[in-house]
Amino acid sequence: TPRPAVTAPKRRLVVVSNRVAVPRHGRTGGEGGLAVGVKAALEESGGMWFGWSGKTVEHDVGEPEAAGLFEAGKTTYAMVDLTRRDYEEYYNGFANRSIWPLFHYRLDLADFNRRYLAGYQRVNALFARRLAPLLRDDDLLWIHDYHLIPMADQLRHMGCRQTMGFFLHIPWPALEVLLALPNHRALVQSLCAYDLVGFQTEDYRRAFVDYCQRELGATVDAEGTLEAFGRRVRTGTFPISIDTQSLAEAAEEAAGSRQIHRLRDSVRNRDLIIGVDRLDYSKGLLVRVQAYEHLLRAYPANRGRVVMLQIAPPSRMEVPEYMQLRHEMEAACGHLNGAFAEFDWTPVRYLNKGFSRRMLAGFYRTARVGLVTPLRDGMNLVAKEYVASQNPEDPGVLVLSRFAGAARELDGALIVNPYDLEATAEAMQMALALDLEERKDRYRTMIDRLRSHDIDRWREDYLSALAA
Ligand code: ADQ
Repeated sequence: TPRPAVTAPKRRLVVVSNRVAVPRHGRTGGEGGLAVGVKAALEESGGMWFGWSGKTVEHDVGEPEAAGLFEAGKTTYAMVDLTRRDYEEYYNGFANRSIWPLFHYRLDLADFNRRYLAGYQRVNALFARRLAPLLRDDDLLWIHDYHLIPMADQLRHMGCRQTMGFFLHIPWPALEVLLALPNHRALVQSLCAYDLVGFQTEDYRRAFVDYCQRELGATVDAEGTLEAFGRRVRTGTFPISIDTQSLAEAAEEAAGSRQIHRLRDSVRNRDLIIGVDRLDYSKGLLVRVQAYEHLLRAYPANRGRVVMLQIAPPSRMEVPEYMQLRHEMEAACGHLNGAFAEFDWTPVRYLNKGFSRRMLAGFYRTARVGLVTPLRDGMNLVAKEYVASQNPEDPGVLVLSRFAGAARELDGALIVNPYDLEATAEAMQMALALDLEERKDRYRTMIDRLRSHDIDRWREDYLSALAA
């Protein structure tokens, strides 16, 4: 597809997300795709980033309290604090115990406590009240992710008529799954207050359209514009990506660093298999350890010859299901090492901490196999980062779950069904055995895609669609 001509939007861009990535003095890196992509857009044309400060206060500070503002470069950062109760009900509650599990097909883990929903609506209304006075008539609003679905609707009720776009970073579930959400209709109705709703993949966009047609009797035209609840809503697919060029450079640079030398020394002549994920049940960490165990049983020649490095920083530890997973992973890795380790070899190195972007890039480049096995994932940027970090002359192999949005783009990967442990182990075995020519071929098709579709392309595609 030809790259659309992009002129910097003349209108001011206002980005809204749960957290605001405030620039911190003397510190770069460690930021996700959203932060990188959004910051570049705001610096280009000037704009505002609005969201939660990350701070909780004990008591309601009471209205009218304005958002805290500060400027850096061409960007205004506007932030609100939440009360402890808001944080519990909106963030830990509805966002992370109702929507997140449901949208990742974990009905068994979803909790639809009505207090959570009330908190979600309350915080979205609070955000809208604090944002509305800061808006100008011709602003372009870009609202991100499942925490803030009702925000446009709240703003519209207050009379805001600006162009508003939404982007969903996580999957949109199939109709039958979404129907389990008690307020599914109201949630979708509030999405229809946007002018553009963007998804990571065509599958998710179609699932959304399918719901609107079958449940709401909405009509949809060939361009994906819906008519529902008396509004016209455009839909589109915008796969998020990474800063491919700068990551490739970081990886090359890191390869010469002292730490990466240490890693290589410690692995010696063995093959390194790497996994990097937030400690989240959607990421398929347990099935990954089980598939690795299967690899060691089914192909015993790998014993003493491969090492798995699993980096899994704790995440959402106030949500009980995440604490539970932490215990299960500790047990699974402990069991595996207990069963297979030798006095001079440990099969899995399991680390609960974060690393700088540069270090991660160096780790990825050192690993012969990148293992990305989510049971459901909107996109999965780790898969893209792994590919971008490879040495083009001696690239590693990506083993990727078909249930990650990234599988739609990264067709040079070995695509697996992570529920099928034996097939995943076979793919790992195949990845370890691929010859250089095939590794290069697979790498080339993927890196070409990541170079033409990087984070800038994602942002430009979305914003030009929104402004159109
Ligand atoms: P996440 O679920 O957080 O994002 P992912 O896309 O993999 O998942 O992004 C994680 C990011 O965190 C990556 O950039 C990765 O490098 C970084 N990271 C992970 N572990 C780290 C560690 N130990 N140290 C440092 N950094 C680490 C959600 C959706 C995804 C979607 C993204 C972006 O769930 O499907 O791809 O948003 O839209």
